Amino acid sequence: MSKQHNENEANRKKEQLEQFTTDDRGKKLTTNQGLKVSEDEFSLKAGERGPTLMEDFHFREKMTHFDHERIPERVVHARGFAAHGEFEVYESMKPYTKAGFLQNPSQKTPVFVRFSTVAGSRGSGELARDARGFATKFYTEEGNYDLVGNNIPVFFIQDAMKFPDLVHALKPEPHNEMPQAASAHDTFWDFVANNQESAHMVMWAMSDRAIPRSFRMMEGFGVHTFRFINEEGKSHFVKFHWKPVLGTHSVVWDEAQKINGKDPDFHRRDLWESIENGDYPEYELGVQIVPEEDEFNFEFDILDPTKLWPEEDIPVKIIGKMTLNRNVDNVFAETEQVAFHPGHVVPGIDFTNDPLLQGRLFSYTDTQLIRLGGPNFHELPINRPVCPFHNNQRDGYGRQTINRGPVSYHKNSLAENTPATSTEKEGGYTHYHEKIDAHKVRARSESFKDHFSQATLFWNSMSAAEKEHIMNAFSFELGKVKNKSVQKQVVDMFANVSHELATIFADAIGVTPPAERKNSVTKSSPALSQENTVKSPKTRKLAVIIGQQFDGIEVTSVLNALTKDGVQAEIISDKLGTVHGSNGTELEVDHTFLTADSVLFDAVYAVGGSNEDKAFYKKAALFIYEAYSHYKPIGATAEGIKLLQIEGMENDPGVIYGGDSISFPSKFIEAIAAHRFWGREVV
Ligand code: HDE
Repeated sequence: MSKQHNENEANRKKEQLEQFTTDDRGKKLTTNQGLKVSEDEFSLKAGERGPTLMEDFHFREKMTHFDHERIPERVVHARGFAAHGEFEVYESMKPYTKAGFLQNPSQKTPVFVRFSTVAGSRGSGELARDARGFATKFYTEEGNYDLVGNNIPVFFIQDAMKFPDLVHALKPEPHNEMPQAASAHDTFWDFVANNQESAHMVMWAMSDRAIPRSFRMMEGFGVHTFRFINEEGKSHFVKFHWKPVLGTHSVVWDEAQKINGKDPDFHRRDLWESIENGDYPEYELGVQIVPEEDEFNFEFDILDPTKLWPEEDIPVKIIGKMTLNRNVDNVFAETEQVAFHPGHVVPGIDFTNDPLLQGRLFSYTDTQLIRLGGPNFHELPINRPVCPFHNNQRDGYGRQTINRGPVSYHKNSLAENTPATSTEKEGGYTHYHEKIDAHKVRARSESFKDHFSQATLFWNSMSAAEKEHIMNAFSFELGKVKNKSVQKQVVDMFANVSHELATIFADAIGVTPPAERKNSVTKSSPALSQENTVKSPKTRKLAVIIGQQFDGIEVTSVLNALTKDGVQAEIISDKLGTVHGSNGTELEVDHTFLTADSVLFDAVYAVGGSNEDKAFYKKAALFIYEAYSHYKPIGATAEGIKLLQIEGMENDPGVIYGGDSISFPSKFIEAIAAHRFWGREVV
């Protein structure tokens, strides 16, 4: 296949959307009926100071449209942001699946990805402690395939029946609608303590995974076990993973809370700006594959969505790459109106009996009916497949297709029995012929009853710093819980995961520590620790704290070296305008201490300036101290050392002092890539 052909394929969705895109710039203002408007500021009145007239159709149309501009937000995952991109497979997956988009390495499939938080409403801060949605729509030649995942590989509950209860407990409490976008309240923890299958996901939610640095730096997981089906009809169990090329990184909790105030759009801004700058976010698609005959060879049930498959036991095979390379034109039309559904599958991908997945297969279409106002949401431009679609469905709110002819039923003779069904060979979807012979029961399978082993596996896999963050998160969250009995129940529950963990947070919240409990799980999975992730300086945001009469030669050479490695420097001073270096170098100031904040950057380069007063030094020192207390890399050169507030700070890990200016840039880049330096004693 030629390169041109691939590009055409990748652009198919873009071209389709363009048919619906309109640019109002330079055009004449009209009503929705196309009537040219002569006056758009004043309503039609009986006299200049008189009442407005009913006759004013222009006013009524404009106001009515405005009055109806809002649609219900998603009941969960309301706050989200999305981008377009493309996916390509590295090698044919033919032995495992017949899915067309996974066959040919030279084929590109358009995708649309929406990232989200779960609990908060549409306007909430993005740095909530929460799971993140990671939903991908592949516009394949065989129809849309949606991989509707999260950045945490397991879920709170095992059966969809409990989802409304979970969400009621997690959302703001109904009597006073507080707290927004937070799990730190009584009803959530009451739910946890009384639904102990949540233990494993709660461990993830209390870990750094729940406060990602960026959508570009988090993993994605399909969570459920799905099936791959090949041409011969053979089934393999499969779990899906997205691995971010930049690695998996997080912020610290104090920082997250401050970012929510300083820039509640922090994550969407990061995604938007990266794409605008051409730093396209990339994720590799990985699969863990288990042959059908091995279904019962594990110490957990592979259908249980509170269990992950340790990567050391079942390796993740990397099979392709997704690149996000285009921002949306209109957030409402695309991001808000996109409708994902785990039931949007293509031949070669099938479901398992995971009771959480089975329930999701009902919920997603159901929710779109109320959210998008009727059964024609598949016709919204963002939701249309790029392949043809024909059936006998007709009419309903907002119908756009004009179906010709009298026949809208199957079977028929008047239209030669078309639209016609397809055989499996012709690409018709057939469900996997799984044999089922069972009693109808409302019950949890015995094999789903171990709630703690993998929660402990997760705990065992954490580094010392990660464990400390988890203990602090429990202490914070339960510190916000008012009900003593709930606090106690949670302490008792998590003593089953780790006695050490439960004892530490029990102490922090004034609850009697639990009695010593034996925990036989010693296994760990290094792949779960973010300490072992990819480290790269690329796209890291550097705050350059600089004043008048800085050392021009040094700063120019350091910034050149850093930007060559992909670091993005922004100049911060106490006034906008230009700062002047000693040798005539000039730099344009991007932000002042008022408009920028330490929490919005990954690292700080303390330069200072020989011509600055005490006020400048005070603001600069505070900025740097905050970065230091969030364990961020700090580089300081001769003049900049004066900005380091604490004595001996220059000897701390991740503080690079530029005494030796030759090796300074490379040491600083290495520190920026390292992300954070947990070894610092911070009070
Ligand atoms: Fe969802 N979920 N979910 N969910 N979910 C929705 O569908 C639901 C679950 C996920 O960016 C809703 O269109 C049930 C697991 C994402 O548009 C709703 C259950 C996972 C998104 C719904 C789950 C997810 C949603 C709300 C338990 C990870 C946002 C709006 C059985 C694998 C998609 C909507 C987007 C959205 C139901 C559990 C991921 C109500 C009943 C597990 C990423 O249909």
